[in-house]
Parts: sequence; C-alpha cells; structure tokens
Amino acid sequence: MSHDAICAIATPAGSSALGIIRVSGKDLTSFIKKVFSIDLENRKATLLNIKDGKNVIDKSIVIYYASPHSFTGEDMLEIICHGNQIIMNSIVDLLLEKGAKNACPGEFSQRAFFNNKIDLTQAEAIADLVSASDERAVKAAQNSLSGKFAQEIEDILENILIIRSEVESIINFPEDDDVPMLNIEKIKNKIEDAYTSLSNIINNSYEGINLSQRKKYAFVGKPNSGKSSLINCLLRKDASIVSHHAGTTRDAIEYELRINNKIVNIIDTAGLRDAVDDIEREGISRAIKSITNADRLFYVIDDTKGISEADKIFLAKLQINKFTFLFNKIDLTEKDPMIEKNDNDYVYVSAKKNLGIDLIKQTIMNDFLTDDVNENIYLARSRHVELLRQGLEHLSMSKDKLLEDNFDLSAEELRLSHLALSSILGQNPTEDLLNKIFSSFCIGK
Ligand SMILES: Nc1nc2c(ncn2[C@@H]2O[C@H](COP(=O)(O)OP(=O)(O)OP(=O)(O)O)[C@@H](O)[C@H]2O)c(=O)[nH]1
Ligand SMILES: [Mg+2]
Repeated sequence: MSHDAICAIATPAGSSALGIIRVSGKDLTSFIKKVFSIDLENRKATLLNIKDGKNVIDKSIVIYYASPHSFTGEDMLEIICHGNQIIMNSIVDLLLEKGAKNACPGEFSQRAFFNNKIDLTQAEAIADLVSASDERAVKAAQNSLSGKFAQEIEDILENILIIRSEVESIINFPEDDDVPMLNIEKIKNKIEDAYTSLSNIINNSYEGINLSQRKKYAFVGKPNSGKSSLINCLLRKDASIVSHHAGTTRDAIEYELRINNKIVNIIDTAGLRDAVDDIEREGISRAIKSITNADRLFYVIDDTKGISEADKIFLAKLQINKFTFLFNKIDLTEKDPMIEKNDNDYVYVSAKKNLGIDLIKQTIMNDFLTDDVNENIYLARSRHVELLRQGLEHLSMSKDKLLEDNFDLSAEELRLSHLALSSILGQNPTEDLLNKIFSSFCIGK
C-alpha cells in the first residue's frame, strides 16, 4: 500500500454551487505548505485564494484533518471550491503538480480499511449508500455502515470461539474418564443459539439484497398502442421517439424515473407483433427479455381497439407475477381517467391529453407500500450471504459431529464457520477480493 498523497474530485461531474476535492496522505504538512504557502490548523475551515503561481484559481474553503482523526486515518484535506469543472480540474492539476497522484476508484475507502477505520462491510456499505435508490435502501445501507451488521457478526464470532474452546476441552479430557453428558448438552444448546442468531441475520440480509436492486417497470404491448408516449409523459420530456408508424421503438430502452424520493427504472420496448425485419425481431426478443426481469409489467392497450386475441395469447404465454393493463387513448373513447380493480388492475389513461399519468405513478408507489418495513435490515451483498450460509452450514455440521461424539471434527467445523464469518468483515482478505470490491467504487470515495 502506498502512503503517497492522493487527490480526487468527490462531487459529481457537471456544474453545481460547490465542488469538493479530497486529498489524503500520510503526512501532508509539507504538501500543504507547497500548495497553499501557509500552514493550516487542524479541523479549522480556512478561506483562502488557491493560486497557481500568481494566477488565482478560486477562493475556496480548505479544511485539514490531521491523522488519525480523518476518514482514511491519514492526514486529509477537503477543498470546497465553486462547483465549476474547469476550476476543479485546475485545482486538481495544481495538486498533481505539487506531488499528489490521482486517486484510483475507492482508494480513499481502501485506505480507511487498511488503517482500521472501517471493516469491509462498512466499506461496501459506503458504495451501497451512495447508489441507494429509495429510503429503505438508504436505511439498510446506513445500518451496515454504522457497524450494526458487523457487530452482530462479531458477537456470533465471539460465541463460536467460546464454544470451540469448550469442545477442545472435551478433546483434552482424560481418556479414561467419560465426558459428562451435561457438558455436551450445554455445548449443543450454545451451537443452536448461534445457529438461530445467524439464521436471523441471513433472513434480514436476503431482504437487503432485494432492496439494493432498483425496481423495474416494463411497458409492453402492440405497436402504436402508445408505450413511448406514456413514458414521455412520465418523464415529462421527449425521451422516446413517438410516431404513428407501427414499430417505431426498435430496442428495449431503460430510463430512470423519480417519483417522490424513489428512483425506479422504466423500460420502453418494441411493439409486439410478427416482426417485419431482423432488427424488429431482435427488438421484440429484447422486449420479452426485459419483461422477465421486470418487477411489474404495464401492458398498454389502445382503448379504441380493446384487448385482442393476440394480447391474450401473448400474456398467457408469459409467466408474469405482476401486471397492470393501461388502456391508452381515452381521449378518443371519451372515458375518464381511473383505476378499475380487477384480477389485474385496469388503468385508463391518455398520453395525448396527459390524463391518468398520476394513476400510473400511484401504481408504482403502491409496490413500495407492500414491501415490509423491518428496521434491522442490512444491505448485504451476495458475497455476504454466501459466507453467512457457509458459516451456518458449518455450525450445523459441528452440532452433528458433537452428537456423534466426534469432537475433533466438531471443533474443525467450528473453525471453518469462524473462518467464513470473519471473511465477511475482511479479516484475512485476499488481494483479489479487495481489488474486486474497491475497483467498483467511484473515484473520490
Ligand atoms: N389520440 C391519441 N393518440 C395517442 C395517444 N398516445 C399515443 N398516441 C399516438 O399513437 C401513435 C403511436 O404512439 P407511440 O407512443 O409511438 O406508440 P408505441 O406503442 O411506442 O409504438 P411502437 O414503438 O411502434 O411499438 C402516435 O401517433 C401517437 O401520437 C393518446 O393518448 N391519444
Ligand atoms: Mg414506441
């Protein structure tokens, strides 16, 4: 690991009121002097002109966090400047000129991990928190980041160590004495308790995994039913091309839709019919693929035509859990926008007159209401769940071996369970694993 100064813009690309540039390094005192020509006081915001020679790049606030009381545990600087890309790039150029290096993705978090400021689950939670798409996902990532997830695992690890020492004391018991049954019964109960605690964490983690994925809504239906038009109404812009030619949309195109403080993905698809050419055929096959990945299907029907046999055949062929019919073009059939409750809800809308668009949003929001709210969920990753399951499996084997009086193997299973669970926290990590985790981060994190 390098202790050189690294720097990166920590705020998103584009213009904004403020931009933040971060620097981290083992000892930044001489670097600070070189860049700003003054010393900075620890944890004090200092307003100063950042200069490249005589040229003032920007008037910025600079905060110095002396090691070890910083995010990375090293000396750190936060430069809060105007959020203009040219200014921010000029400041970064200046920092590079004075000896800093461009930070790699996740390098700040990686240094925090190596300096024992955070464990691996917390490092992962930082990335998850930044990309969380609704408040439950945010809460779950915060739970992981606060160390609650890690603490629960630590508690189980401690218990496993105690149980293991008890099993080992049986192994060392004088051979000619019988092991008291009472001891074995007690150990068995302890393994069962650890098993239950671990199962609870796994259940909450599964929920977390679902949360980390954004909900997807696919708009499907015959050509010209108005799928692209409805999506444009939802996005309030001309994102998808609309035309009276059947077969306008040729690909499955995904857009991001914000409703209140939730973000979902909506997918425009090619109209379903017997394709007239290869491109359309590919578009339709992509439409079908996106249907299978979607959390809900909006099946768009031209209300002047109603549900056709072809629609019924198509829907019968698909195995979709949740779908809603959108009857579009009610401006032509002179109906009012409304939701009709059926086995599958019927929602009456008009893209042309912008009628009933809120009802589509309401349908999407309802999917969030039905999600159970559990305060103890963690935004676990599949890596965690895999290791939690291994830990559980070894605990169960250890109990079986204990009851067969095979104490050596029982202790070995406890060791393996401990190993799996401690890997979640990044104790004894491999370089590959660390690279995989940190390289998926944004630069500046
Ligand atoms: N009267 C009326 N016309 C509409 C409405 N919504 C869409 N249209 C028209 O229907 C035609 C098809 O609309 P699109 O949004 O392109 O339909 P699509 O389902 O995306 O079609 P493909 O991409 O070809 O599958 C266009 O001429 C639209 O202007 C509506 O609510 N009322
Ligand atoms: Mg279209």
